[in-house]
Amino acid sequence: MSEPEQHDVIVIGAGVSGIYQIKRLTDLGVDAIVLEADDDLGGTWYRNRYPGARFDSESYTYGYSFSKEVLDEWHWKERFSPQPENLAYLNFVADKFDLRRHMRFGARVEAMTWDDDARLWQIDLVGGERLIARFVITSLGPLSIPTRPSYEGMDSFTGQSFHTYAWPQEPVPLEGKRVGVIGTGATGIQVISAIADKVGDLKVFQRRPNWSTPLNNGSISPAEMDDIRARYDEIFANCAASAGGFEHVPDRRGFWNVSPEERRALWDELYTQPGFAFLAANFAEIFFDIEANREISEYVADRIRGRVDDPELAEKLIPKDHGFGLQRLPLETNYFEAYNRDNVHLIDLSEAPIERFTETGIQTSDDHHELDLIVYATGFDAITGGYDRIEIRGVDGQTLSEKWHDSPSTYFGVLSHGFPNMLMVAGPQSVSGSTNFPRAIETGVDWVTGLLEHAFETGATRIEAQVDAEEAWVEKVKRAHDRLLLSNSQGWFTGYNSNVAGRQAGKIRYQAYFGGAPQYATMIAEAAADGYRGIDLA
Ligand code: NA7
Repeated sequence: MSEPEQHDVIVIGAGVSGIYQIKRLTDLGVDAIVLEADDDLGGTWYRNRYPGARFDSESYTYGYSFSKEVLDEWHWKERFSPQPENLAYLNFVADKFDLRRHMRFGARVEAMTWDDDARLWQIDLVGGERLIARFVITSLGPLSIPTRPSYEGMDSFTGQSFHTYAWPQEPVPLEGKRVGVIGTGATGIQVISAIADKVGDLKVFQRRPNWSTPLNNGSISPAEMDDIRARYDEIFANCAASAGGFEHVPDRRGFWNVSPEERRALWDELYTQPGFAFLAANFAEIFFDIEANREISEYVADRIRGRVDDPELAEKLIPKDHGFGLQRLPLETNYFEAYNRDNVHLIDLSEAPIERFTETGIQTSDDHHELDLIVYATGFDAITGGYDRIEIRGVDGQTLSEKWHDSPSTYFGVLSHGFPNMLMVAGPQSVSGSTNFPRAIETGVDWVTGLLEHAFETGATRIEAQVDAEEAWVEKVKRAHDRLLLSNSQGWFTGYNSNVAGRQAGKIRYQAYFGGAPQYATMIAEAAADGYRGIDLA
């Protein structure tokens, strides 16, 4: 047998994080490759090809900030850019820096085993190949493991069916088709809005409605793009200074310091603003103060009532089990208006649950729904799912899945004690899940790269989080989380997923740091300046 291929660093995943990570490593001249399970790069933007898939972040705050050339050359055509353009952008960046030659596609990692004597990771791919690396950087993506419900008879359905994450590359004929969409999270809301006027008949299988506010998308002209380019430094500085990593700044007047009329005037204005403005440029009290949250929820409920013609239907689209902004807020374009169409029907599963699938459709407790196509917009095993799918064995053979069974435990979301030399980018308990994703990615990749440089310079071959430092970080994550009203909500932020064992409602997993991007950036910078405090380097 030939010797396993060996590298100083192996990066797993060629999505937004992996692309930037390999760029930084190759710039340093480190011997590194990326292993990617898919056939090409792009991660989320390679996979999510469903109609309506697009950024909820302003495009120019989502793109990488690291290269002036890229910033100068790339023209974002829409304020919230759609999937095909986003994938083209990632390819543009990869090609510009000739990064593909460091990437291996179709390479799915199934196991990683730490050899503490040799201080090396053994990486086993599906198919049997083994590689060796001194350091592994995991950029697995927080939403890369799609999950589906399991109902009796699902396999007997003879029409087409797929998860939104696996929407086929070839065109899916929709005209005249009877389509069922299960799930009304951010994805369901995007896809429902996009296909409502393209399909014959659309049935939306809704178990719990979500709050949703207008995306207010628009095109970006060449002249506007020139203005954005001239402002890039300011844009990224604004994002770095904001808790969510966006340009939106919270209203600092204080919820209770202004009159209800003034609050309403602000909300009327924000409702017409693009992206997360309605959420992030609002009063901070809506996230902490139950009364403030009740008032904003009632405002958004009224907006929904004003957009849906049938009052009874409008009530079914208004969440009653959680307040506004306490789960990941989906942004929409004419979502509520879709229900005013004759060909769109809400199937309220809270009244009549799904009983089973049949050859021709879905049987609920009160009706049979004939369908040609079923779309699962049923979400992901979020944040830790990618880690659970690889058998990661650290010191003394412990698996990471065992360690994280109840909730992840990390130091800054980058390291986990017992798993030396495994560095996570956009990992659990970092700010990636809770803020504008790429902004946090760049912070994370830069920090991981600095840590590796430090190890190379000092000759350290083993990097491990200290137990105390990790415990202190987990405590910080919990504290930041528990002071928010969202702490008990049923969404992927808190680890809820009805289709994954042990992730049902009521069991909180501390998956993301909610203390804000600036605080996070400051803390990790200070630890680095202090000789990578909390980390054993040997
Ligand atoms: P989400 O936000 O986790 O939403 C999943 C949706 O699927 C949600 O409405 C679920 O309802 C629904 N679901 C799951 N299982 C079922 C069954 N069995 N029956 C009916 N409905 C079901 O995932 P998304 O893909 O929308 O969004 C994930 C992120 O991707 C998003 O935040 C963006 O950042 C990108 P439930 O709430 O469990 O009642």
